[in-house]
Amino acid sequence: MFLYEFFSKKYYLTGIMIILCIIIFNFACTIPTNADAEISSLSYQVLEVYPHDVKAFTQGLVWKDGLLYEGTGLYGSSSLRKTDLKTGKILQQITLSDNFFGEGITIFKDRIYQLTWKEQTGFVYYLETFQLSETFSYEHEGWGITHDGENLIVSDGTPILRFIDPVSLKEIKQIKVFENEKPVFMINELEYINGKIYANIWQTDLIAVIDSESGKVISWLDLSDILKPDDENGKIDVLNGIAFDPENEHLLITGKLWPKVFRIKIFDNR
Ligand SMILES: [Ca+2]
Repeated sequence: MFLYEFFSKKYYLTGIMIILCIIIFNFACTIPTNADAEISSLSYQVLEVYPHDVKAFTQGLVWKDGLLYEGTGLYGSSSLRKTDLKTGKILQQITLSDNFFGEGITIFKDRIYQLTWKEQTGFVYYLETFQLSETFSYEHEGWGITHDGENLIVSDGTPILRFIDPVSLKEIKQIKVFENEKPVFMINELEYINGKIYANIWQTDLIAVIDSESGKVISWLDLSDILKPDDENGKIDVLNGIAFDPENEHLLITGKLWPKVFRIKIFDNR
């Protein structure tokens, strides 16, 4: 009887010890995970300001080899253009037919891809000449587009980002964008930068920084004070347009009908 009680007590204590160890181990493991899950707020510094065509309803923005490429929207005034950043001068331009509402653009290898909003039609142009190479179709709205060096990445205003093969133009996979397990809607103009997708959120002055593997929002950049009261001309629309200058890791930022393009440097204060 004494022996039975001894072992019962012994195993009881052992059980308690094991449970305590599991709790302590799990607690120790969850601390860094929770820290990783924190969403940071980025800060920024304006380095330079350039002129922007106040008639350009910016839907796509890309920096390539010292030149700014822009896709503009609205029925009747949609275009694809190449501009000199410092002067804002248009160096090359084509206009879309009046029945197309131009959306995002991206440059992959020697081609420019341009989406349209509700026309379910994408255009592929030769980078040098802007001549049409081919068209493609899709069964969703077209909003923003970028690429990760392998696939095109397309937004359609929902929390879904679609990865599309640039040659076959077929959808490869999707990721869902979320913040603390809640889906993030209105994902608009895009820029893929070092494993992250920077995305304008339509109708806000916010840029979400999204992990391109998981779809998780890892940072926010609030640009609500980048335009000053003097910039207001009564027509300015929303922030939309992110381009990346890899030479110095600066962002070029503008918006629909904005008078300025901003070169900014961002800081993660995490
Ligand atoms: Ca872009």
